Amino acid sequence: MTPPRVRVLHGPSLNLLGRREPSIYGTATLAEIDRGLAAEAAELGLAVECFQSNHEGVLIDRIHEAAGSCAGILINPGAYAHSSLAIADALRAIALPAVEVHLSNVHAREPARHTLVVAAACVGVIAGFGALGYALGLRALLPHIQRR
Ligand code: DHK
Repeated sequence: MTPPRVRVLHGPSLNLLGRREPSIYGTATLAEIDRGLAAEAAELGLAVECFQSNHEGVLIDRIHEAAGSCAGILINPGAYAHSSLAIADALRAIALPAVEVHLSNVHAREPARHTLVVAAACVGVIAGFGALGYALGLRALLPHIQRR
């Protein structure tokens, strides 16, 4: 049996992880995070397909595509988390369980980062645990996938 697929979406500037404000976002690169997720997924009986884009429309296209082939979404929308009703609507439209991840504790940062627009379309949010948050997010998604 093929394992259920989880689409992992990384938003703007997450391609620069490792050298982007490491005191806030840590030193792990995106490639390292994606490798860790693939290993975690294998342990959980899942498979991940990881994409990064700096463009809202591309992220939305990837969400729409997931409807036919995936069982869940793990998303760090980057700064779109705080503003993108369009990404939230896309997640609602496909009706797959989604978990939002933030490397930093957005609630302890500037007030503009306390508003989470995309999170309202997700089953939950993990924030503040650095790269570990992605593995935690995948684990949190699992029962929602199994329930379907
Ligand atoms: C990533 C970003 O790019 C920011 O715009 C968010 C989030 C926080 C993170 O912590 O992973 O505000």
